Amino acid sequence: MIGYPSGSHSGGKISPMSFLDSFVENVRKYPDKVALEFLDPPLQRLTYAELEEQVNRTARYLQSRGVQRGDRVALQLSKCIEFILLHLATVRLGAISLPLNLAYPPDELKYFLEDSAAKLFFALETSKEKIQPNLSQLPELKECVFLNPSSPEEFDSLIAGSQTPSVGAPGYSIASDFNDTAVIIYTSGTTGRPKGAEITHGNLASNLQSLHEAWGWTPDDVLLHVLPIFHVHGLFVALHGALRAGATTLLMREFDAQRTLDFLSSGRCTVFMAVPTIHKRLLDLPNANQFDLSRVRLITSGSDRLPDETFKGFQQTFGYTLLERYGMTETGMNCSNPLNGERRIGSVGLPLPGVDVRIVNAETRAVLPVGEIGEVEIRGPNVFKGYWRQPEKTAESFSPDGWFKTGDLGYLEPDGYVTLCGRSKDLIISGGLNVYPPEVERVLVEHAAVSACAVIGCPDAEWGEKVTAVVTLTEGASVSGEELIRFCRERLAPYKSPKSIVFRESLPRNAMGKIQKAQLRNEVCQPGC
Ligand code: MLC
Repeated sequence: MIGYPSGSHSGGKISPMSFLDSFVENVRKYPDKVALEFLDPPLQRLTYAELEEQVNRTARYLQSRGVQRGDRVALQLSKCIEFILLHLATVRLGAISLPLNLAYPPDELKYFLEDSAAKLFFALETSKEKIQPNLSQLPELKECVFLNPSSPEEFDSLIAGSQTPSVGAPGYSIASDFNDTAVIIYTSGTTGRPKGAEITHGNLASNLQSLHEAWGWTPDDVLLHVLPIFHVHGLFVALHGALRAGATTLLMREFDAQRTLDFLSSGRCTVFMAVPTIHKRLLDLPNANQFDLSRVRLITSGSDRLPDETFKGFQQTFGYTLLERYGMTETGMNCSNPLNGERRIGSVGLPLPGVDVRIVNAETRAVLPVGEIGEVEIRGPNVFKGYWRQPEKTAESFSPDGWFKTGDLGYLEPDGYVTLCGRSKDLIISGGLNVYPPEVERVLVEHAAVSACAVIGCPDAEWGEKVTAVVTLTEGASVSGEELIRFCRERLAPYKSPKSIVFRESLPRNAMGKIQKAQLRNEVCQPGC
């Protein structure tokens, strides 16, 4: 199979060490080393030993609230130590961590809690008024705890009563099977409502091992972490990656371009990971070329296609060739350009150790030869277990011989590099976040003035793609674009809400009545933007 030289679990046969076991090993090896350091208030710094103790204490607290193996513990928190402790403790208990984007408004949140049948829910004190009315309608939710990350002592006292056993003590960790679900992350689909992707302990472990090998993680690494931690990129690839390596993570609570460049040029950071929108914002700073990033050994880009201008801009401005990689929630990371070797512009690189990639004809599902464009399919220990309580949707997303259908279009180059060139699914990626048009369309047609609509992604210099709604109005109705955007923002996360509304007399449809989105994109999107 094409890919990196075989790793220690090539073919997925030899199991790597579980993520938690590798973390505990690092606690033993580097107890006094800084594991996490928050760069903005409240300033917090935890060594590996301290983090371990706090995770244990949090696990005891969760046990005292009745959390058992397999229970879902939902987290809708800002980027804070409480989030990390609750996430790691949940996984340690063999329960299932359910990170939720803070941008989800109450209606969306209610759906996630209901669908996952979460038992415990941790949210921000500041969201209490907004979300509490919905919570009483969730019979399976036993408790909701509101936290205030700006006062860390409140969480300390919440978990204080819980005893802390030392490493290796009985009851210290509940052994989980590699096939047990560790985390559920919701992803939207082309049809229906978002689905919970079940990511197992085995998925986490194998993907971390692949990335550890491919990116040469070492305990001496210092990661600058600016991404949100409720998605695969910030949580698994960045945070877990550093903990797996015994490295130090410096966490910025919210991305700030100027401060990011200050830290990257400080000489302290060795690794940085971001999405193209973030890389572009760094390049757009007027003083960008005054920063020396030569001490940063690895800068990766993922979650969205890296525009050639950003790739080249990074080379010109910082003298650094970005390493683009390719992944998704259901599979973790699939491909990466090499650490040593050619980082090819426009390509997502080679399949990672243990990951198999093939290209098939999207209609016939026949495997295609090198150079031909088709749908990318993935197989390996990184591929998720399935969608939570959705066996049919799970079955539909795999080929009969067990490969995951990504919905991405691409081709293999003769030397094994994978190049992506579009999507067969109707997906928009905005600033590294996935937006599925049907979710937005469903909301828009609820507005009395809207008779029909089509949501498309228009190329955009800042966001990669800009969510754009093309709308026809009910006869005699009138409504402004601003009103429709406001209507969406009350019901959807801001990043999913259209940034622009285009009114039309009618929408182009084919003989079957299906809206011709490709035609709309040509007509509506501004060329060259
Ligand atoms: C914020 N906004 C967005 C947006 N992020 N709109 C569209 N797309 C987005 N991604 C909204 C805000 O709510 C705000 O609206 C307005 O746009 C401008 O906000 P901002 O302050 O400029 O944005 P900011 O908060 O700085 O966020 C931009 C960003 C952020 C790029 C830093 O979007 C981000 O962290 N993206 C990374 C997402 C990520 O981690 N994806 C990984 C998924 S995992 P208003 O009107 O309220 O002001 C995955 C798998 C893999 O895909 O392979 O990695």
